[in-house]
Amino acid sequence: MNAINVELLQQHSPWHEKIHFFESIDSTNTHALQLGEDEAAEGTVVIAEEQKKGRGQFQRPWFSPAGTGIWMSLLLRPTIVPEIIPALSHFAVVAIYDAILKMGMELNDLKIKEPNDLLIGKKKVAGVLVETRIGSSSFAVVGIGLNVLQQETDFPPELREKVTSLAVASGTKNINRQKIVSALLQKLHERYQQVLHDPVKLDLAWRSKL
Ligand code: BT5
Repeated sequence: MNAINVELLQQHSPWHEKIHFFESIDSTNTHALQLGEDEAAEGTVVIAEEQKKGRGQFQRPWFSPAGTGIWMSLLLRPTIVPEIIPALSHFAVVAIYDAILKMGMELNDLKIKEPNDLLIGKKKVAGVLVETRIGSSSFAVVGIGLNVLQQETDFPPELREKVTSLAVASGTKNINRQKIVSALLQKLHERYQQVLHDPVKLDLAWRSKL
């Protein structure tokens, strides 16, 4: 298991805000929502090695075992209007795609499945959960789950047919999660500029990867 070095990540993060790191947590999204309520700044990140109650949409459980994947949430404070909601999940899934390409991995058939899944072939490798709060202090939390080091037998039997990890899909066990998180923070930052300033370009990028 290669642990995530949060100090190093913090030094190079283009978001220039605090990265909250946990060995184990219920859900990084739940924690980031609380940070949002507590007025934490845009660009605040929460990362955990393990989630005990990781969740997807409609409270579906998200399997997040220790030291194998990237379980991370990013706090954003755009002006929250209905039109921005799809862009907030699109930019994240495109950024995951970009980060995987940046790692130079040999993967056949990496594609986005509408609205928020990343698949390799027919199997899901990553998902995005966006949660928003509107009120005196509006914000969005963008949660990212990416399977990296799991082997097939590490997944619960009921998931095995429909999920994969970067390790299984690329046939290599030697994948550096630190580098992926670093690339992901970079790509999230770049693609978020498109959410704010060039949504048409973002939409084209998202569509081209479906
Ligand atoms: C998603 O939901 O795909 C969004 C998942 C977001 C997870 C991240 S992890 C960091 C942050 N903190 C959280 O608590 N959540 C976010 P959805 O489209 O609803 O897909 C959920 C479904 O994916 C489940 O019902 C399972 O079928 C499947 N699934 C569960 N764990 C999985 C995994 N590790 N990899 C692939 N598929 C999984």
